[in-house]
Amino acid sequence: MANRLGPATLDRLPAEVARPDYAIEDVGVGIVHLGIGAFHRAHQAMYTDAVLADVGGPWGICGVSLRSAGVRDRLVPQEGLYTSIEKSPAGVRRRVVGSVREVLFHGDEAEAVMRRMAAPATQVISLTVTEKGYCHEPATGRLDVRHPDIVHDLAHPDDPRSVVGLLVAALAERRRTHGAPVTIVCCDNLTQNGAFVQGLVASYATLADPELAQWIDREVAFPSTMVDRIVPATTSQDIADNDAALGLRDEAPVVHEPFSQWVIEDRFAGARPAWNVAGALFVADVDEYEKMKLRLLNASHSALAYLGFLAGYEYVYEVAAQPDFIAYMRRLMRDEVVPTLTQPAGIDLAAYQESLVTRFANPALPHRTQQIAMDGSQKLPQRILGTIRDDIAAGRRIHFAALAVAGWMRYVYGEDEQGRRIDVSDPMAPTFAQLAADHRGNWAAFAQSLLAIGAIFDEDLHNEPRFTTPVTKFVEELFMHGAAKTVSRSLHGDHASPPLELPR
Ligand code: CS2
Repeated sequence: MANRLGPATLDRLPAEVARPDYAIEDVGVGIVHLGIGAFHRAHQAMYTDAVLADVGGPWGICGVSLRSAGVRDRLVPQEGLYTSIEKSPAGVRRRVVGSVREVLFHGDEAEAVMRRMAAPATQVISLTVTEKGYCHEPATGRLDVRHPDIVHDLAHPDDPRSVVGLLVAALAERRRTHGAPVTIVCCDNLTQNGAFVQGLVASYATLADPELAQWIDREVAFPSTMVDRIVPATTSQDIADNDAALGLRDEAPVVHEPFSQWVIEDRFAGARPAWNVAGALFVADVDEYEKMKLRLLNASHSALAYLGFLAGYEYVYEVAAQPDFIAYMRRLMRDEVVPTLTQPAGIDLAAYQESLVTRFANPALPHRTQQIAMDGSQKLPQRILGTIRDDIAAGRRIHFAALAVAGWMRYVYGEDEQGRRIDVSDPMAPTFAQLAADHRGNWAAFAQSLLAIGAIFDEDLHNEPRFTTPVTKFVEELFMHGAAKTVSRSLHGDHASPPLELPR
């Protein structure tokens, strides 16, 4: 199509739009990325674009979609090119990214995906498949061997549906055909995400083929990473505005904030792209960075998303404009999260917390509370429950974090404060709907029934009154008074719970 963004139309872009200044057609594929959604295109693919521009190397990306053909169908006609749209109060900056050299949809190109994953030239396999993409049990991080996709893949290892099954099939093929090592780089928001994926792969491989499991243990590296950039879903208005600015049609732009951070454990099985040229940090230990990010940014994000949605706000920046909600976020971070963290090298935790407030308040980047509210069953453990466990173990009181969990419970009840249905998007949504129906009108019982879901809360928390008592109380309060009032009262203390002095 004459007006479509692509290598042939790059020279028609307006001067202010940055573009690849390297020969994209010469770039070989060295990275296979599973889950080529907006986040990957606005984050890792941009770091890789900088590597290709600054130092070169065989680091083109083959992006793979696992669930739908949409991204492949939009990117292939553009030969992988798309616009990164950075938005902030300072304005809009556009850049065409060239690092995605191939896009495949696993649903109808499974053989091509396997060839790429097994190719000796592929040295890195990276992943952004979202929390629920790993078929694990959220409470423990262990492989859910009863998950239908895992059951299917163990019975049909050559026709995998799950990410873990696909990884293990590709590793088996590498071992069979050449045996070159490879590095698997998880870029999802999960605790110790490298060790986590390694554990899932090892469990599955041990069930499928114990010798393969030993080979994987020797030849495959699983560095952990901390990834950060706010990337709301692209809207049709974003696409229309971008087309007008480009003078070309781009069906796959991504919209993001200026801020970006990537901290990567420096543990690769072979060569690695010099992502540091674009500001990524290779470090010996990522854990403290990752914990900081999950417990401060993602926990606050989820808390404001649930409570803000309930209070009637569609976007995070609107919630972040409410003084009580921001005061609540600051107290949650300062009083209950920071005491569980160790300051990572080079980070000022106080400045970090304030930067989150500013980032959430970015009015140029509308981010729907509903988008962040998705998949809470998969997100709560690493975002909030770890904080709660640590606070309880140290004898600290749980108050603001309990309200965050209660906000999630009130949300998954599935009916908003005006009595309208909430579209709860979560693998456990049918369970939540059933519990809501069973306990209609008895909010404490509804809260108790959620707390009994072992896949989320585990026995230790379920049996811990220092957690369950304030959560239940806040759930009742949310139903009775609504989210805005409950947030405000949590700060101003006409009900603020006294420190609990139950035996440990
Ligand atoms: C958000 C994250 O959707 C969500 O759950 O909290 O996607 C968040 O925007 C990113 O982790 C920021 O790095």
